[in-house]
Amino acid sequence: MTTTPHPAWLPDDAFTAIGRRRVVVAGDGALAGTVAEEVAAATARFGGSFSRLEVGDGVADAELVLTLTPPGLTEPGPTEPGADVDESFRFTREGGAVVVQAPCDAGLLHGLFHVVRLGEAAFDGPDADETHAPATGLRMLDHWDNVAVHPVMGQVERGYAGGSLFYDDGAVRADLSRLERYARLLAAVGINRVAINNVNVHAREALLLTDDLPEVARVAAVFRRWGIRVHLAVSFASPILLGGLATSDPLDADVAHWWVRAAARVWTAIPDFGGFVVKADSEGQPGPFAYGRTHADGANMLAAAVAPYDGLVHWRAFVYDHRQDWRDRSTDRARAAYDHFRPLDGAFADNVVVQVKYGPMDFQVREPVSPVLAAMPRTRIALELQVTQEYTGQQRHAVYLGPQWSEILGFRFWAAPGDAAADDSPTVADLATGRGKAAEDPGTGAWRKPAGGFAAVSNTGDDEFWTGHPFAQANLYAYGRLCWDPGLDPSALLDEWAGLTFPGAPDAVRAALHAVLDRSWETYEQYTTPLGVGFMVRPGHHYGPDVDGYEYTPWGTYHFADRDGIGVDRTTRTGTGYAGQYPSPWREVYESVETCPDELLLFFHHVPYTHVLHSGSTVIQHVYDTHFEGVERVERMIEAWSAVSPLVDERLAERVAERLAEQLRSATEWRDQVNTYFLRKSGIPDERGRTIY
Ligand code: GCW
Repeated sequence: MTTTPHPAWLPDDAFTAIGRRRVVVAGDGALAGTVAEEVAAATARFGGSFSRLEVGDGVADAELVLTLTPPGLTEPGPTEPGADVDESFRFTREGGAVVVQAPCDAGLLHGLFHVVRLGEAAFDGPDADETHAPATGLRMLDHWDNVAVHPVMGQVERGYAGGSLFYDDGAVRADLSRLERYARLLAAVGINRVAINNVNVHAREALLLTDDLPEVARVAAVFRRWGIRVHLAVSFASPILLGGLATSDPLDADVAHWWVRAAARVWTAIPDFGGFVVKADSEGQPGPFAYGRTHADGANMLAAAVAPYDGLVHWRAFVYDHRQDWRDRSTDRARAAYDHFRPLDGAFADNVVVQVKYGPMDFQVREPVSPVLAAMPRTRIALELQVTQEYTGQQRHAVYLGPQWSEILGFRFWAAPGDAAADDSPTVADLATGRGKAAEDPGTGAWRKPAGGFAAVSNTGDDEFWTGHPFAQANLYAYGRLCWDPGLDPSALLDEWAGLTFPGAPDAVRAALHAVLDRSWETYEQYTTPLGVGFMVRPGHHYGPDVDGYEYTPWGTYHFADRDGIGVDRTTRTGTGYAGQYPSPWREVYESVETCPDELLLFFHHVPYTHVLHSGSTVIQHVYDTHFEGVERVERMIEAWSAVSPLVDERLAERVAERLAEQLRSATEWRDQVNTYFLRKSGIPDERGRTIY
């Protein structure tokens, strides 16, 4: 960590519009202090003026006022349990003067960054009066950071951006100055909770909960200045590992008592601590199954320990058999989360959030939306996304995930594809935020628990650009903004990000960023895994093609390609029955090979290579065409970027050029391996006679 980190979306110039004005900050509270420091620095840099006043003091000639709401004017609005801060703010503009008014200092901070994002546009334009509030109070980022370097997974599990921002050499970093910059970046996009260690909790990391508490408290103090609460991933076996007990059975009184005391110590050290994240009975992590208990037993025992402090338990639904026999066609990993969790609906305590990966498998470039999100109306559900690009190019490939997330957030379980009249049926975003119609379950009419919000795996590290690929910053940016408002347009978010990150850059730069990133998710899908089939990656590190890499392994991730066809039959009629986990109309849509959308065909059906898609192409020709087109698109991405790269910072340009070259190499390798594999399997040549090996 020697080089100065890149400013990302908060370069000094992003504060020009604020910095050259007469600005007043009024109100108490730690975050009002942070706002005042930001404004003082900006006005000192750009020649404006700054005063700190009491709420309600005369501010006649100010051009920007950031103030807490005068007492008696408004009451803080209702929020979910465990998300107890009103983060809303009101933005008014009258004759070019702007007032940001917030009931709590957290809203003041979000209001400040709103003005930063708008820049001069905040002060231009007609008079305005708008209220802004986040869609949910639970906007979390999970770090899979290990304290000690893990022999296989390294410092950051699935991290593609260097070392950890939190830990170095087996301990919390002594110098937290970079973490401070990081917290500021996260606050600016609206993240308000971070889990600071890997959900695979190894022996060294387990100690964060006990011996390392003073160190965790140092980290929490850094984030507190930015309105962000800290959570820890904990091992379900902590009572054994740390407490010397013989069991971690959730129904054992000593175990429950151990957790009560552990929680008391944590909240004594960190009064605004957020809660625990738990990966239990998953990929070798300990859990309640060892004692014949359910996940509700396990989660509720922890929930009781943290309830006195308004703490949360984020309990992950990523539970499946990773030691399955590939010969066994009756076990389907896609079914696992639903089969484990659906029967427990209604059994979880109010402060348990069940955290569900967006798809039933594992963060693939294309999966159907997990049916668990629709299946537990009496449970708080959080949607889990993956910002780190484990299966989407590992930050060596430019892949903007905003469009993928937007598609997931907008998915409607109870509406037929393309049914415009169903606009008021809840989206996944509604289910995760508890807004609108989602308060009632359309299937049963039952009352829904308060929402569980959003969580995602972070893509950051101590890399100079934070994210390895400088363009991967756009993913973190978009994730935060979509948590605040899931309806935002991903392409507009790219503009926002580009405007802040490349201030003053010619329009050509922005156009090139769009040319590279707008359709990059689809491009990645084209040159990697077709039609929803997934997992054709090299086992272990998950980078690069290996069509049969997982085919005969215990991980439950198969494509079943033979000489005649490919795909997994997940229908209820002849397959694993997974399609039946969806409510109507999607269970019927997916069940039928006629109506199943092309992009998920091989996820739900085993079909011959000659099967004709809705697009008119056969499956095999689609494989060839998309793989050739995907590589051509990467070539065009490189052309678009090369034309403008001399216009941006040299180091950044160099880094992007190096990554794009690797993307082209890798995409070509994908194309050639996948096309060759399927030509050899099927014996059907490419209609257009292109080179396949
Ligand atoms: O995507 C998979 C990763 C594992 C990860 C696991 C999980 C932290 O390959 O590295 O473990 O998911 O989400 O728990």
